[in-house]
Amino acid sequence: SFTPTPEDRFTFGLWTVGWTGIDPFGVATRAALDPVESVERLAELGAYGVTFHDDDLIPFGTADAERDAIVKRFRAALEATGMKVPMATTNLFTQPVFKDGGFTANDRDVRRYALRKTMRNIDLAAELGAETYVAWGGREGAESGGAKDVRCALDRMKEAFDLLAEYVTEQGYGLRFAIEPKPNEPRGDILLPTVGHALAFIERLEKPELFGVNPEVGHEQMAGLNFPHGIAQALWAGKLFHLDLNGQNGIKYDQDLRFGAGDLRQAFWLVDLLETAGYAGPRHFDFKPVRTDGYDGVWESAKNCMRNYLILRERAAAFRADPEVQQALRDSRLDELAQPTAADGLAALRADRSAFEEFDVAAAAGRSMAFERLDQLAMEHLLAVR
Ligand code: 3MF
Ligand code: MG
Ligand code: MG
Ligand code: MG
Repeated sequence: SFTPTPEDRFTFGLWTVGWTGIDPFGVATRAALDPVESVERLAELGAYGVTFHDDDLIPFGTADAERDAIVKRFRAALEATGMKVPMATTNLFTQPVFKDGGFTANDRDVRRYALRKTMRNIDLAAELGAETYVAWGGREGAESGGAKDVRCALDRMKEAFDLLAEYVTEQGYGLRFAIEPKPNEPRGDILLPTVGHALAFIERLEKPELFGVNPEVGHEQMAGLNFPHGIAQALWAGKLFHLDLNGQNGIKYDQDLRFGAGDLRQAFWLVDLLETAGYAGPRHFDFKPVRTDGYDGVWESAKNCMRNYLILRERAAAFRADPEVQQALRDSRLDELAQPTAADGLAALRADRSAFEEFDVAAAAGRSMAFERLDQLAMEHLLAVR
C-alpha cells in the first residue's frame, strides 16, 4: 500500500508546509501555520518526524521566557503524537544582519554572532534528540568578483565548522553535521555549490568524521547535474548523513516542487539507489506547496511527497525483481563492473599479454553494451506497464 507509516521514516521541515507563499515577487498567499498544527497534521498523515530552523519554531528576536514556553508547547505536541526531531538547522539567511553571509560574512562581528546563534540552536537540537545538524550556507557567497575573497571565505568556513565540531564534542552531544550544497539563489553564486565541492571541503576539516552532506534534489539539478550520481558518490564516501527530497524541472530557480514532480526518471533511480544501497537515514522532504493553493493543497502535496516515494519504491523493487531485467543487466555487464580490474596485482597485469599485446581491440569495440533494452525495461516498470 502507498500509505506511509512512521517505519518509513518520512520527515518534513516546518518551513515546508509552513511556507506562506512569500516569493521575490509577491506577498503571502496563505495565513501563517502554527508549528504545533504542522506536527499534528503530519503525524496524522503517517510521517515520522519534523525538522526546523531555530526561527521556524521560535520567531527571531523572541525573549527568553517566551522561548521556553514555545519549546515546552512544541515538546508536548511531539510527545502527544510520537513525532521525532531527527534533524535541526540554523536560519543564517532571512535577517538583514546576514545579508553578506553568516560564517563567511566579511564582518567579523556578524560571523561571531552567527556562530553563537548556531550553538544556541544546537543545544535545543541535542535536547530534542536530533542526530543530524544541517548547515545550508544560503547567504555565503557573492554577486560580484571583488566582493568575496573565496580562499579567505573558505578559511572562515573551515574555522566555523571546526569550532562547531569542538563545541559538540566538548558538550558530549551525539550530533553530526551535514553540509547542504546549492549553486546559487539567494546569492548570485554560493560557496560549496555542489555535492562534490562539499565532499572535498569536508576532508580539510579538523574532524572530518563529524561531517557529511545533505544534498537536495533540486539544488544539484539547478546546476544541470545528475542527482542520483551525486548521491551515489556521497554514499561511496560514507558521507550521506541526510538528504532533501523534492522536485525540479531542470536548470531554473529553486522550484522545490513536491517529491515526484519534476524529473521523474531521476526520482526513480534515486529511490532505487537509496533502497538498494542501505541508506538508513530519514527520507526528508524540503519542498514548497505551490502558492496557488490553499491549505487543501498543502496537505495534499505533503501526503503525496510520501505517496510518490512509496510508489517509486514499489516500481524500483519490481524492476530489480524482474528476471528479464536481471538478464538485461548481465547483458550490459553490470556484474563485470562489480569485479576488480586487477585483483591479480600490478605485476600480473603488466605480464598479461592478453591484456595488451594480444588484446583484440576491434572485437572489444564491437561488443554492444545493450543499454537501450535495459533503459526501456526501466521505463516500462516506472510507468507500471510491466
Ligand atoms: C534552501 C534550502 C534550505 C535548507 C535548510 C536546511 C530553507 O534552498 O534548501 O531550506 O534546506 O536551510 O535544511
Ligand atoms: Mg530547494
Ligand atoms: Mg532549497
Ligand atoms: Mg534544502
